[in-house]
Amino acid sequence: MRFILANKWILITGASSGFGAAAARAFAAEGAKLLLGARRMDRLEKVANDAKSAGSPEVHFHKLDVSKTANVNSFVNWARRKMGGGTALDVLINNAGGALGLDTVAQGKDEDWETMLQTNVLGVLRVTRAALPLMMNNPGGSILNIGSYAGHCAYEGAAAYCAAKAGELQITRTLRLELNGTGLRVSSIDPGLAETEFAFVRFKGDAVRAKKIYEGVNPIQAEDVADILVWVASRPAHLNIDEMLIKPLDQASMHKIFRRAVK
Ligand code: NDP
Ligand code: 8X3
Repeated sequence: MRFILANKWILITGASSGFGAAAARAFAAEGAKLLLGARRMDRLEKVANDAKSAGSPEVHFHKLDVSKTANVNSFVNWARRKMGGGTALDVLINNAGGALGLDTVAQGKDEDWETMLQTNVLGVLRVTRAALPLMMNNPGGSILNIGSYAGHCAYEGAAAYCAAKAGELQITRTLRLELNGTGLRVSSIDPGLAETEFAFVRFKGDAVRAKKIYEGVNPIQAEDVADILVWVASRPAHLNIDEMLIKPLDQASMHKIFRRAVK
């Protein structure tokens, strides 16, 4: 039987844009209650309003920086209070992250490497450690970690990002072993080229360069990933979707992307 998401509590990191914001709307449409975190409060507020309109009975949002342990812990304490002091968290979506720069290792910048590892790797560990006590008595619950095709396949200029997402995949696999027998499910959802703010952030606000990444391609949309997250979390409780690699049809491999002529 489908795992029913209505009135379940869902915590989403990086909910202010892209996959996280779309996931908030998609879980809201299932009638789930939402706890949303990210650094940009104005954006979170808008996502929260959209989620309420989409049908969520309860939506809360709070500032979260996954690169800081103290901030993560206080965010999760806030989440516990919003759930009435209980431990009813059913779905944790570790989505906050991204890439910075496209420099070769020879040209790489410490601050970019450090941010990528802080958010995509240590952020997942920190948030999961803090949230697990809220999930342990909720069989059928899910931890959904957003990985990437980059965790499976290297490409030039992405050493730290590929390493970070390969790290996320191994964290997911480790958690599945550690949580075996608890009833909790653990998945890595690994998209390829997707049109969000990802490239704009990677290229540090260079919108022209960011747009070129998607030129002539039909990329994944944030809503596609959100649909898949809902599908994975709502599988019958005895099933675990371990890993899902999702690519646009146009992206046959990291280095073979079909691009239509742009007029
Ligand atoms: P976006 O840039 O649109 O979203 C990234 C989200 O992460 C934002 O909500 C941002 O919020 C949040 N975030 C970043 N750093 C932190 C932080 N330190 N603390 C809390 N939140 C943070 O990109 P996507 O939606 O595409 O990215 C979501 C995830 O998907 C990332 O992990 C990314 O690596 C991954 N991914 C993306 C792909 C793509 O091609 N788009 C493909 C495969 C995976 P704020 O800035 O407000 O804090
Ligand atoms: C983002 C996907 O292929 O641009 O995680 O690295 S890719």
